Amino acid sequence: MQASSVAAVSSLSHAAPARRWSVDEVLALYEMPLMDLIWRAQGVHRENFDPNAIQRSTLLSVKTGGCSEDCSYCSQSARYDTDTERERLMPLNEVLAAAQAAKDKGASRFCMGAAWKGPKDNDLDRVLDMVREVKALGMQTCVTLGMLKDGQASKLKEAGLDYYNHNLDTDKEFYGQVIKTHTHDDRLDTLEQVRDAGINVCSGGIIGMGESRKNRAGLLVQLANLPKAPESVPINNLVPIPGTPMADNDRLDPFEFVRTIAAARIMMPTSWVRLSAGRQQMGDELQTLCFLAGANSMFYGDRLLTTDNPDVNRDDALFARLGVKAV
Ligand code: SAM
Ligand code: DTB
Ligand code: SF4
Repeated sequence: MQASSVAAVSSLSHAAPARRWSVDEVLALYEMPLMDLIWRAQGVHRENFDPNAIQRSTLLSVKTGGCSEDCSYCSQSARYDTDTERERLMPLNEVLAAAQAAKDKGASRFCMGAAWKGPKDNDLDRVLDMVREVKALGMQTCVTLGMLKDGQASKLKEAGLDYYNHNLDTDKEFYGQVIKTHTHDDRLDTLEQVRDAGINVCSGGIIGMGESRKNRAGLLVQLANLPKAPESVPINNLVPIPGTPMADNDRLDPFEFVRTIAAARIMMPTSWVRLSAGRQQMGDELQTLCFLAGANSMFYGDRLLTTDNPDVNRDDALFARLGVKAV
């Protein structure tokens, strides 16, 4: 059975109201011996998904840099002096060429990202064309455009958008230390609009920003306790960007990253948990441990938005060595 149909069947069998998690319960997961935690997460994973199938999404930055927001991790904020060059909204033909190339290499979803606080209506119209045309290539579509105003989510839905990515990034308590130009509640508002428009929600966060384990647990609780958990949960490991306030952050203990993946899998059993930014800095063994802990999705393609991702040949070789198939 295809993983997507396994997920579809299992979401029916999870029709009962989702349980609510407390931060203490999640901290107890984090404190388990690693082997026990991975074993439990892998069990949950196998009940809900094909354990040897990984979904692949390719990213494209369709509008780069010059963002008004002050997210301390981001290469694209206009407030920091980074190496990222500003680029205006990309022409449709270039987007389509990139989407076709991603499809030819075996990605099932194409995610278009824009460095905006949120889209202006005339910019949104151009993104709607991108969504329609990428969808017509036979790919799933995803966009991440920042915060949405009333009515914008339904326009995206009408254009055929499958997923909207909007990360909570960290828990409510730590949020103000990372971002001051908008609030955690602003992020929740956009997630609600996306959900109400009937678009699949993609929402996760970044770890390795100097947050505590309690903050990490809090982020997962806030995601899992949404009225409906996100269908897709990207877990990003901070890529430190020179020029940003987080340029010199210490690298998170890799096992803490694995624990976060495992906890996400246990808490959101039918969601696709995506191993996201930071794969370039991970060895094949650490990535494999993340898959064993329940990650079943990844960004595939040589670039993320402004930073490098493992090249596709390395990923293809890893899939072959692991006997994993792409979905
Ligand atoms: N501007 C939109 C927004 O903020 O929602 C969309 C683009 S933004 C770059 C998308 C996500 O990329 C952020 O929410 C964050 O989770 C992730 N991200 C950005 N820079 C990162 C970095 N240096 N390391 C890890 N993740 C990062
Ligand atoms: C997500 O959670 N991670 C992706 C995607 N959603 C948009 C972005 C990662 C960006 C990493 C830093 C960069 O390349 O600029
Ligand atoms: Fe702008 Fe998004 Fe980067 Fe924040 S994360 S600075 S909103 S592009």
